Amino acid sequence: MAPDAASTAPASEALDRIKSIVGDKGWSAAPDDQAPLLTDWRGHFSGQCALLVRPASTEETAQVMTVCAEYGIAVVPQGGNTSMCAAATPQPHGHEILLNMGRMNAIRDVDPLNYTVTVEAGCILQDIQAASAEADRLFPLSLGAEGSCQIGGNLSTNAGGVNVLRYGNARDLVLGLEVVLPSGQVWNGLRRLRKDNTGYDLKHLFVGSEGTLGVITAAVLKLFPLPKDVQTCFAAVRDLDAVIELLARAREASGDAVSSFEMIGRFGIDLAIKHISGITDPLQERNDLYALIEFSGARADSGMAGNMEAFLETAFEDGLVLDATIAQSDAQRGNFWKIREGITEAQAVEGGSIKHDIAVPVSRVPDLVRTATQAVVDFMPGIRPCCFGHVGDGNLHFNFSQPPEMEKKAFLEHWHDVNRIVHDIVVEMGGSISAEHGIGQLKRDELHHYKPDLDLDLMRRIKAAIDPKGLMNPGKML
Ligand code: FAD
Ligand code: 2HG
Ligand code: ZN
Repeated sequence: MAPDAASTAPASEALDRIKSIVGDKGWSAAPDDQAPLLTDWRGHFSGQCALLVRPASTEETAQVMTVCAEYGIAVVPQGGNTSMCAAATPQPHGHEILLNMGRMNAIRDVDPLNYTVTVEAGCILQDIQAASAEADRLFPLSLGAEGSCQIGGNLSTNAGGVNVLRYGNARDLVLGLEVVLPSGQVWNGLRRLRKDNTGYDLKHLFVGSEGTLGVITAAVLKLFPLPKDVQTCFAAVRDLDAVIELLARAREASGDAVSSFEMIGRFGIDLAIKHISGITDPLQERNDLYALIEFSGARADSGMAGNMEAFLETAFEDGLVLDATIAQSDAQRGNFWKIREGITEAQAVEGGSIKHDIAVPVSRVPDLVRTATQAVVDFMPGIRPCCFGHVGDGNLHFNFSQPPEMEKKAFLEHWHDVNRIVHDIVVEMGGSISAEHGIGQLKRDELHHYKPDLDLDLMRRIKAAIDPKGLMNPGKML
């Protein structure tokens, strides 16, 4: 085990040195500045920090890390603080530096011929998408938090989102990284190459490492042609088996151009309509299960409208789809996506929720949903399943809202029991207990329960090799 770097408060002379490295705009000890950054997005974890530090450059980050290494000060890297598992929330003792990357937000270069964009870690995801679109290119990573999450956070969590089945997750979208190591050294892996077989691919150690190995300061990301023909439909689907059959058919019918395939249960739609303003129900009749499906082609004449109509017509004739509507305008498409992406916020307003971000092989999804729903409802009658998500990747947000009459606190006391019921079934089916959100603080014990000993041992050895003093994000993941 790495030593606990955060067991004592940092020396004041170390903090003074850090302040002078980053200058007046680069640090704050004011409670008002720090408060929003010390609690996780879901509001379940809170911490304290010895100092909030906001470096403006790689050089400043490296100097700060050098001081931290010298004095043995622990560091919590932070992006947009939208983690679903409290991965960027410091611990309560207040001995850590909170290293918020938001000031490092330059887009260094867009190269449309190389199909790459080079960005600093603090760039907001939506700004990268916009800068790429201006160059007629697509940066396909897309998720509900894209207006506030940062690319450094996306890479550190290996984020997924709604376009993974076509373009891959964050790991698949990165060509190069620049990382400040716990020693203060800068590892320059900022390559723009699609081929490079010169030994271990070091960048992939940092992707998905949740700030436990170093601070990502910049990245080279892959771009794609900006789609010119996007067709989006909202379909009521007969049942879970029909969803999976539809997914397979959609790939064929579109010429493998499905860019999103999301599943939404009726309860999620009801919550979004109830709690988020400006949403309308796309279909007149109520049904239990829906799919939000998008086909996209790079050329304006890709023929996606015809593909989607033919796909829905056959699915309707075969009884897989009960009703469907294809978006006729950006506003209509926006409404479909607002429902889908509003569920997280709506579920938070509705009261306590116990979440599972799970993945199983796509063909096992119906079995998983039926078995695990029954097991949880048997455990707690009245609990409200809120199942939705990236079914195209076999990744569901298999969530539960509290029974309406129950106290939120009493409901959340069953968090661990409900997690165990679901995760046991998921693991039994060869699945993952964290498909895209990561581990952080929330799922650390679950990781240790389910991950084989040898996997954990290898992870610890990598950690010890890169961060021997245990300075990076202690208490998270490992
Ligand atoms: P933070 O929350 O600030 O940090 C996350 C982790 O990354 C922490 O461990 C932190 O230490 C580390 N970190 C941050 N920046 C750096 C850096 N520069 N160097 C090293 N480590 C760093 N996630 C998905 O995968 N798919 C979704 O569809 C999705 N939808 C969401 C919808 C909503 C409404 C919300 C609130 C969240 C959603 N998330 C989703 C979760 C979250 O947005 C992602 O995990 C995101 O990638 C986190 O980015 P962030 O910048 O907010 O990182
Ligand atoms: C999404 O896909 C996010 O909307 C959040 O990953 C999921 O609220 C959730 O559990
Ligand atoms: Zn998701």
